[in-house]
Amino acid sequence: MLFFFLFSKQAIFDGKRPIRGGVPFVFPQFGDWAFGPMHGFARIARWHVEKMPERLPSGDVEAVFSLMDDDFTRSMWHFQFRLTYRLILREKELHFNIGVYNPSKELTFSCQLLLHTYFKVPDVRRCQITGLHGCMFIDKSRDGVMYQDTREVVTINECTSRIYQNTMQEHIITNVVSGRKMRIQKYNFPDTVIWNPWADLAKEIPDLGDDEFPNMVCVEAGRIAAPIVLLPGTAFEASQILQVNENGHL
Ligand code: TA6
Repeated sequence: MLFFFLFSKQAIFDGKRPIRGGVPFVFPQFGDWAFGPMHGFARIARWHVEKMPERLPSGDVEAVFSLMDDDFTRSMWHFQFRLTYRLILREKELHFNIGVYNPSKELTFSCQLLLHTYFKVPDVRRCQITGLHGCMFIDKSRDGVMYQDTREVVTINECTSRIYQNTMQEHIITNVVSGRKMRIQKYNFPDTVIWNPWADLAKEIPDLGDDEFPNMVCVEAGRIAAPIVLLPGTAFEASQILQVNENGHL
């Protein structure tokens, strides 16, 4: 499955900056943030390994990670929280199960959550994305205004950064690696962000090669438009399943 994610040739693995590629974990804020880094701190924080990758009797491989508030997170966001992140890898599937818990006895917090998945594709212009028909979106790459997408399938031929709201539970992306189809199934993730920086913006992103933008498309399941509100002692769960087909069919 890892073969289906883009990792930029210029990604920086210094433990300080987010890695350009894979599936960056956006929490507690999507986009610019007055109190901390863009897209929040979870993608640069040091997670705890709750369960090392282990092969289950079914043949699946499972790993569990967690992130709790500490001095680093509280320097930006003073809330107590606990994130659990369970990954299950099957031959042609990857499951992401996420839990957000508010252990506080008195404070309520609100947050956004998103999986900023970078899919590797031979040519983004040949990809079609389903599940966005009729959805309202905020066009971040233009004027930040809300529009409706009336296309049956979305294609990308220019710089695109759109926050689609109330999208279908399932998206299919065609023409990913080796012409295959990728199915995204999402639960409790009502929004979907579509991103490709295109040529000009790619040149301004230091950890993305100038020639890499045609080989990526970010299709990002999340909860953005209506943030998650967690009362003391309550939890929120969401998940995403990625499934790749063998020969063009799903
Ligand atoms: O999720 C889409 C987006 O918000 C784009 O607008 C673009 O800014 C992108 O994320 C990448 O953000 P990053 O901080 O990883 O460079």
